[in-house]
Amino acid sequence: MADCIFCKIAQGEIPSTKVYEDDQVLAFRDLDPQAQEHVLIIPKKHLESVLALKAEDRDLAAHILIEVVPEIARSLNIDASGFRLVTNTGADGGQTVGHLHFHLLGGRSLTWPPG
Ligand code: D5M
Repeated sequence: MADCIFCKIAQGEIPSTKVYEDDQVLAFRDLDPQAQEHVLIIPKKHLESVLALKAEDRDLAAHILIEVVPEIARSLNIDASGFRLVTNTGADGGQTVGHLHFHLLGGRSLTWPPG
């Protein structure tokens, strides 16, 4: 999508610090990290939010959860200590970038509930 910052990152038009990439998914470090490890995992395909996922995206969603998240957690060495995976959705969810992304946060003891 033309004006989407995460599409531009996925296409390499805006630089990012990559931690994972395959043909469907990119993960890069958040510009404003909220924990020692703070990575954004995005589908390269433009989807507005988790609500835009359709049945045709089933394999993509499963790939992110089953392969990508554990692989990144292991590569950051936070699989044993634990981490948080969250996708902010819409205004009340605090979503500021309209391209589906999963925050993976770890490297410190996170509190709950969020603000
Ligand atoms: O999270 C959007 C997140 O995206 C927020 O934590 C900042 C991050 N962000 C915004 N622009 C960039 C770039 N260019 N690189 C890396 N990270 C970025 P949300 O859940 O929508 O509030």
